[in-house]
Amino acid sequence: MTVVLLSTFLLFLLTTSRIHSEDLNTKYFPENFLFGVASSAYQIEGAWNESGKGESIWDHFTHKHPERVRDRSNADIACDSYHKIKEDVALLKELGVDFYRFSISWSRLLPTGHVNYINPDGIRYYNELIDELVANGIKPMVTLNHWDLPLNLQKLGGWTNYFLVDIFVDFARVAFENFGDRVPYWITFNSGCDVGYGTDQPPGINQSGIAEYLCVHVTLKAHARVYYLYDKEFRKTQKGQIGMTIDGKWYEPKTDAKEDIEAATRAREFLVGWMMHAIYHKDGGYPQVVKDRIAYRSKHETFPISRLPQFTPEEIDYIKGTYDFLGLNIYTTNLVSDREEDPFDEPSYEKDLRIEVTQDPSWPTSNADWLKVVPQGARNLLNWLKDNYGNPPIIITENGYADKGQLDDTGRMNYYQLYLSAVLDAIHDDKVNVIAYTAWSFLDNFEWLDGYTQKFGLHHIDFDDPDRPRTPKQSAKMYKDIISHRRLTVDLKEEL
Ligand code: GBH
Repeated sequence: MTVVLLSTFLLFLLTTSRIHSEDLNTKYFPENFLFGVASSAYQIEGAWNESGKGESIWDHFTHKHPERVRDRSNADIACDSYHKIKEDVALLKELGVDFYRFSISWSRLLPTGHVNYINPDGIRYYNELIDELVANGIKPMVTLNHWDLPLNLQKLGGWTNYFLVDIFVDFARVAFENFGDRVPYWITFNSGCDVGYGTDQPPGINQSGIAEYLCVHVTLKAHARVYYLYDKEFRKTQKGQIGMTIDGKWYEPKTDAKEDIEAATRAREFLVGWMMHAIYHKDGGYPQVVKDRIAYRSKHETFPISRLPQFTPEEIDYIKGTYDFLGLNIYTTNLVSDREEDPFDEPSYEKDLRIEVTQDPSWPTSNADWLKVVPQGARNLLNWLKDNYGNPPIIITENGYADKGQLDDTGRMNYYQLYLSAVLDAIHDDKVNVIAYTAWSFLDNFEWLDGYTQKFGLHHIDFDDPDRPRTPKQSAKMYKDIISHRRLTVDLKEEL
């Protein structure tokens, strides 16, 4: 009895010490606002070559170049989510999320990338996952391609090959036909042309100034084609929505100098507008400053035409407006200053962009160097999107914080509180049309070139245990609380 009383009292103390009501954002998330968590196929599924799955570019790369991954790891097993549908969905149910964002492994569904052979086990696996989600009242939000292109298609040039548009449409049709009756949200791409085609991160094309532009060009066309496929053949019966996910950062001028302000505008247009403009802007096509800069440098580099491919007026019209919502990944903010024009010696995305990027040393950091905690940046970005793209419905498709994986993850709790508070202000004070929020990530997982050294999960996984046991972190409990109350519940700022 005494023990019970004492622990109740202690619990009371613990809870009250965390609440600083004067700081807490007391606004509510709108009634129809949706909360979810996200993952991606290669990062969690494992079973990389089981039951007929084909090889993806990430399977190939991690096996061939283990030294390129920070801890020499790969995602052959990862979270083993392939074998843990029931367990994972039970955790999602416990969190109380409205939806679960995951991606389809293209090479699990179509081992060669092509539709002449559909892997029955791929159909089975995603059917079981989707059925289990639906049975538990969780809406599936499905990304068609989150970086893990079938290796076969990369051998054809990947997203620099225009024929991939047709091949992607075929793949999307298989997904819509088999799963679309239960999927209310589709995301065509999680964008990634800049790293994959401009650097040596897989697929490692590493032809900066050329390959990223081809990749985005083909991706935009592929996105639009799949949008129309859905719109014309599936929307009426399946009643879902479809959009693209853009990798968004906020770019803040480092000083008030005119050059730095212009450099920050250039950064936004090059790094966010480049992917967005064609689909989400009323004029379509590429942003003017992007066209101008690339044309200017191309000319001086003695290219006969700009390295940026051109859309025909018909293509601009075709791609424009192909969305029901904007998917936005937002993690952090960069400071931008102007930089001298580089010599016209070689094509380069960096040189086209002509900026210096830094971060403020006073910004709280995370376990990932690039990821600083700047909630105001997220609010600024949301406002910029609203002002420049006609206030489209925005689904924040990723937002999260890296640490070392401890269960008492105060840093992550703080990050979510601050960013969600910024989102609330953007919704209520700035009237930005944010309709849903997704925490990255559902589970600690394979973080690409960082392997298992960065942990973003709401759930801890013991990667040394073959059973991959999952344990909810403190942040999972907090997120559950926020979801059920539809508002922030605890302010942690002063604790840190
Ligand atoms: C997300 O991209 C991905 O969509 C997701 O799959 C991933 O798990 C998550 O990031 C966390 O990493 O050292 O400066 O070169 C977010 C955008 C782009 C952020 C590449 C990290 C490399 C950092 N990412 N960037 S840097």
